Amino acid sequence: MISRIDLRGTALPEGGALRDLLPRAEFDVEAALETVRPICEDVRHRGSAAVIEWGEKFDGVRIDSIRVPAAAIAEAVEGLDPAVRAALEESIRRARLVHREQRRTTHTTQVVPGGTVTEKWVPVERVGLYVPGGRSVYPSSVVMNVVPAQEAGVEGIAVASPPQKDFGGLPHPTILAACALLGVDEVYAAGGAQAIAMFAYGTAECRPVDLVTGPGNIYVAAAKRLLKGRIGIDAEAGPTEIAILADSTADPVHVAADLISQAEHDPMAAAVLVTDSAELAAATEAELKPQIAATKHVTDRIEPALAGRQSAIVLVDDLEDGLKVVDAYAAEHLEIQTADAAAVADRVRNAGAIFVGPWSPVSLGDYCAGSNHVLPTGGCACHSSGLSVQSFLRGIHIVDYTRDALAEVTHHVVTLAEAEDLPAHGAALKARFGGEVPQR
Ligand code: HSO
Ligand code: ZN
Repeated sequence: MISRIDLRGTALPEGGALRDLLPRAEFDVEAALETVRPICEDVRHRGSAAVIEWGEKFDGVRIDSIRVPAAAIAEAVEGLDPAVRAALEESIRRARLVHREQRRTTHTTQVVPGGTVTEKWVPVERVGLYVPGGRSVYPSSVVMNVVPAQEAGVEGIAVASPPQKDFGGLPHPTILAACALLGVDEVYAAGGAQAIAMFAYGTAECRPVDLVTGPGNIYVAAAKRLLKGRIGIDAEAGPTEIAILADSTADPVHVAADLISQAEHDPMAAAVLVTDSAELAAATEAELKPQIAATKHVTDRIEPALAGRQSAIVLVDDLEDGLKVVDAYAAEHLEIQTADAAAVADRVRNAGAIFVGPWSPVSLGDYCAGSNHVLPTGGCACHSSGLSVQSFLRGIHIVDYTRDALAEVTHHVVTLAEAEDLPAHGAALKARFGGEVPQR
C-alpha cells in the first residue's frame, strides 16, 4: 500500500536532485487562477451580492446577508459540547502562552552620536482569517490563526467561513463557537475565492483588510495568489505532510499511527517515513494494516493518501543520510523518533515544525502543544516559517539624525549617489549645508 524508495548503497545526490527523488503531491495553483479571476472581478464590482451568488452556486445555499448576527455566534457557544469547550479553552490557553512570548519590542540602535535608527513593530490594522468548511471544519485552525493575530495586537479581526446548507446558511457552529471563545465577533458566511475577494476589495458589509491568512482549497490558494500585493498573505497552504525520521529504537506502533494521523486529512496528504532500519520499515508496514482497519476515513482519504505517489518509506544507509533526506524534503511536520532525538532534531535545517521523541506526536501540535499548526507545506519550509505573531507585524525603521550627525556622513552619501549617477540624491543633503559638502 505504501511505496518504498531505497536510497541505500549509493551516495545521495545534492540539493535539488535529492529533492526530485522524494515524493510530493501535485498542487497546481497556477491552473486554478483562470477559474478564480472572474469570481474575484465580480466581487470587486458587485460586492456582497456577488459573494452571496457565488456562495449559492458553490455551497448550495442562498443567504440574505453575509454578516453573521451576534446572536448566532452567542447561540453557537451555548450549544457547544462542554468537553469540546474545555479542550478548545485549553488549546487557546497554551497557544497564548507560546505566542505571547513572540511579541517584539521596540529597539533603538545608536549608529553614531546623534544618529539613531529605531525599529518599531506595528501590527497590521485589519486581518481576514479564512476558515474552510466542507471536509475540513477545524475550530482548532480558528485558534491557530486568531491567537497570534490577537497577541500581535491586531485591532480588526474578521473571520470568513463558507455558509453551510445544514445550518441555515451560517458557517459551521463549532467555527462560530470557537470565534466566540476567542472574542471574535466579526464573522462572515463566505467561502472560496469570493471570500478572499471580499477581504481584498471590501464590500458594503465588510471593510477591506490588509492581510489574509488561513488555509483553504486550491481555489482559495489561487485567489490569495491573484490578490497578493493588494493584500498580504501567509504561505499558500497545500495538502498536509508528515515526515518521520526514525531508527531501530522507534516504536512501529507509534510510527504507523502518526503516519495515518496526517493521512486522515486528505487523499492528497503525504506521509513519509525515512529510516535506516529495514526492520522498522517492515514492522511499520505490518502495523499500518490493522490500524487502518480500526479507523475512519479509510477509503476516501487514508488509503489513497498512503498509496499516492506523495507518500513513501525511504530507506537510507544511516541517520546522516536520513538528515540529508529530511532537509531536502523540508516537511511541514517532522517527527524525530531516534535515540538521542533532541540532538538529532537540533541538526535539522528545514521543517515547518519538529516533534521530538516518542511523546511529542504531530497530533499534539495540531491541537494542544501550544505551537502553531499553520505551517509551510510543499517544501516551502526551506524558506518560510509557520504562522506566528511576526506574521501580523511590520517592522518600521525610524531614522532620526541631528545636524552634526548628518554633516559628518554627507560626503559618503554624495559619493555613493554620484557613483549611482543620482546627483539629486546628494544635492538633497548638500541643500541643508548651503549647497556644499560640509567640512568635517
Ligand atoms: N495537521 C493540520 C492541522 C489540523 N489537524 C487541524 C487537525 N486539525 C495541518 O497542520
Ligand atoms: Zn492534523
